[in-house]
Amino acid sequence: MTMSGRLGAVLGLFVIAVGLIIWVLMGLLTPGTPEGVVNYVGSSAPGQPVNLTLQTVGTIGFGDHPTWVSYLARTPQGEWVHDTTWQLPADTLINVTIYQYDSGGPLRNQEFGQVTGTVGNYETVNGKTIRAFNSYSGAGVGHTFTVPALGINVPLIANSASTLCGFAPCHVSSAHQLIHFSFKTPARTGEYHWQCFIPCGLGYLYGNGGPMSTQGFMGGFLDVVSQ
Ligand SMILES: [Cu+2]
Repeated sequence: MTMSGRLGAVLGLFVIAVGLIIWVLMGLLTPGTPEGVVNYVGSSAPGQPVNLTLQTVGTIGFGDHPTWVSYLARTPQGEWVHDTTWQLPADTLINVTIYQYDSGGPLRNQEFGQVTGTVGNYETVNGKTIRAFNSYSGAGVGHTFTVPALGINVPLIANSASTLCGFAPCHVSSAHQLIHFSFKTPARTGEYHWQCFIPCGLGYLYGNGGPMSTQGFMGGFLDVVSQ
């Protein structure tokens, strides 16, 4: 092999090695990819309210991380899926129902006990209107549904039952808090990040790792599109 040939081979190997290192680093730095997108566009007539039905569970019970806490969504076809990116029509009223099966505790930041950004700035929990929740009362708060860019925050009041549903999807026959609220999607289309703001990733540094930092568990996107 000539000198320039050898140099070329060494350079080529070097470029491949650097490429591999970057690829591995990117893989480590990028959070898990969402398993899918649930499409709610077209589930109601244009301009009509859209129903978004969710559940929060203490242990999902299946998949790569069966012990993690998670949100699940019900598709317009009625199937529970482990997807936290939801495609919603812009400028539309979204009627949210959350079956909250998980336990909880006092909030570290009491600000997340306030309901903001929903229609009327309230939620109902088992039919009772709540505008702000004292998380030192009852069993505290399990999770929040928070969309920072839209100013939405809803504390999901904890389930105080001694026996919790273990494996998702949980059935309404298990003890739960029934939560309702509505919000309006913005007219401006785009990806709006939502997440739970309670460090509920048990066993991870300050509770903020694992399910808190992996798409598909305690966070996702509202994929707001024109109808
Ligand atoms: Cu959470």
